[in-house]
Amino acid sequence: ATLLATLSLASTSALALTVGFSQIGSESGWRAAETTLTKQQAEQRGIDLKFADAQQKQENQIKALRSFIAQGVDAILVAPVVATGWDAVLKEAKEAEIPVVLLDRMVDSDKDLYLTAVGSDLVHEGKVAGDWLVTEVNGKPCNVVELQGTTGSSPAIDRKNGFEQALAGHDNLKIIRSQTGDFTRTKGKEVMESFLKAEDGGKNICALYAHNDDMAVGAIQAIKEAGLQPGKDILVVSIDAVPDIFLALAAGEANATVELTPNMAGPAYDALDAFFKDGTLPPKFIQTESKLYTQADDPKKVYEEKKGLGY
Ligand code: GYE
Repeated sequence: ATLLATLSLASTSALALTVGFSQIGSESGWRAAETTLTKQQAEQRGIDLKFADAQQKQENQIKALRSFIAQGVDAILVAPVVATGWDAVLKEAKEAEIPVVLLDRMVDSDKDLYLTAVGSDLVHEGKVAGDWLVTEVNGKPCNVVELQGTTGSSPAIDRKNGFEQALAGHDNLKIIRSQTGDFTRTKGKEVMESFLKAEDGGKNICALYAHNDDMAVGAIQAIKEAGLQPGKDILVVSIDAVPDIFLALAAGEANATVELTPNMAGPAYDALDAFFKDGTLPPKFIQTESKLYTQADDPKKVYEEKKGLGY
């Protein structure tokens, strides 16, 4: 629908927006929760949500965006699997006067090619994780292995940078191995198994930094199968704060996680409402909170609170 037509519609009736959502897939518990909450809130707000699952492939996301444009949706939500390669399709959306909102990951394209982006400060998350480890090892030598997120995604790039910023100047901490586990439990376990084999059965590893909890949960399994105690022989710090990491924290098998809210859709829908109601332009970045949780934060209680929230 053209912007003007929608604006005139909006002035006469409640906003009945049609929104296309290109979701990456369901590689992690966090991603599944984001999908649940995006659908639930569309329902509650009377938004007609067209959902497309890209199965982790950028070309499927680009196809979905082109289909939404052809359908003439009022707005597009997209969680961009990687940061590059979006200019052409975002230009097509702009020409069609369809505002695009990015969820939880960023793109390298010009900011004028999207209305706003809702997400956390991904560099800060990595720094919070690194700062926790620096404090925890307290000057002792510590070889770290790193499970990176999806190659080329903004969280993988930024969470690595933030963690390295935290370790700068602390030569007792060294990242000895770093590889992508693609944000999944399966791959996280596989890659951790290879790290353990390569590092004397894990005797040479003091800590694991995983870019998300799902890879950490897979790695915890691998550490146990190697006869070591995760959370003690190998410290475990990760990001997302999904329910299952709180079970690991409660069992002493993980040590810290940095929370990422799966509710990116709420701020996105609010921005779209204001935009269609009276043309209000949101800031280009709507930042969500990042909070550190450790074993000291009553993980059992947090698990009970979180497990119903769409995960
Ligand atoms: O941390 C992970 C998901 O894009 C920041 O994607 C998000 C990440 C999140 O696979 O669980």
